[in-house]
Amino acid sequence: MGVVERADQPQVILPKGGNPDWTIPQGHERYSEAEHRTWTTLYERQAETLPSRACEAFFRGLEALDLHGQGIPDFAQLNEKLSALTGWTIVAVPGLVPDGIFFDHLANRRFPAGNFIRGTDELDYLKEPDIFHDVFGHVPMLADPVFADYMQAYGKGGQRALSLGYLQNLARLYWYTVEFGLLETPSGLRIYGAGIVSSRTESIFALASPSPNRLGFSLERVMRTLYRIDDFQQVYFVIPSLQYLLDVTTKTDFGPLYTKLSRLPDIPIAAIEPGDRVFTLGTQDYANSGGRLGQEA
Ligand code: HBI
Ligand code: FE
Repeated sequence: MGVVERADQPQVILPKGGNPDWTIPQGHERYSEAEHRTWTTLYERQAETLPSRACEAFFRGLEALDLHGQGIPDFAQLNEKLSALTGWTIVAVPGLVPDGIFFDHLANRRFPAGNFIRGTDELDYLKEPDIFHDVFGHVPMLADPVFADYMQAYGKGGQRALSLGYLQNLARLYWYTVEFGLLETPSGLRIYGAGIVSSRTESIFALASPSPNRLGFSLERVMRTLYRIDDFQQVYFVIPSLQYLLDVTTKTDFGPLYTKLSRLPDIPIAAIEPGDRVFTLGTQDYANSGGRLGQEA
């Protein structure tokens, strides 16, 4: 089976009359009772699952933003709090937006969030980011000043990667940090990646399963590593601190790094490379037995 990366995915089409930056009104008044209940269900499940799993910065953000379990948040209210904390705002979009548009938002401290919520038939698995993933998963970390700067730096880097033709490499950095990153703390590994914190099943799997590799983060290593968007990750990368992530991103000159990467092969998902710091050498049993689909068989 070929590996599908997000950079290969089709993106949604700009709705008629949509803004050139792809933003749309959130339409908070249009959510149904059932949609608000879906948020509350997802929220309550994560409120139960995340203690001792998610990192402190995530909980601080959740608290500071008063992101609650009483239905889908109104972006206007959320933005008052968020912009006062770190200067970030949330803008509503219809789904995945083109890369250049996405990076332009991030570079200007705007986070594009899908305004729709998943159906009750797909509470646990999603291919397209919905409002629960985007807001519950991403926004608490944007209330952290260091992570807030990292996301903006990523957006600026994305614009450059796009113009140089190295988007695939930079997209892997986003995937293995913003979406699926783990953090080393004195009390053990903690989750900061939005793809994990917004998923009950993956927040358990990412820390506890013997299947995936857990490896020390290295910028070059991560940018060479393939990823999958269709199931639990087969490798997670562990950063020593959010500050480290920001520093390595802002102090590296990505131009020469891309040139170097262009001469090196991609690294398969489950590989261990010389120089890897191995937190967990995974069995890969989950992936080898067919993953999500194999579990049901
Ligand atoms: N659009 N809404 C949205 N959310 C994303 O995370 C996103 C996107 N468009 C492109 C994109 N991500 C990728 O370029 C990044 O994952 C690198
Ligand atoms: Fe995301």
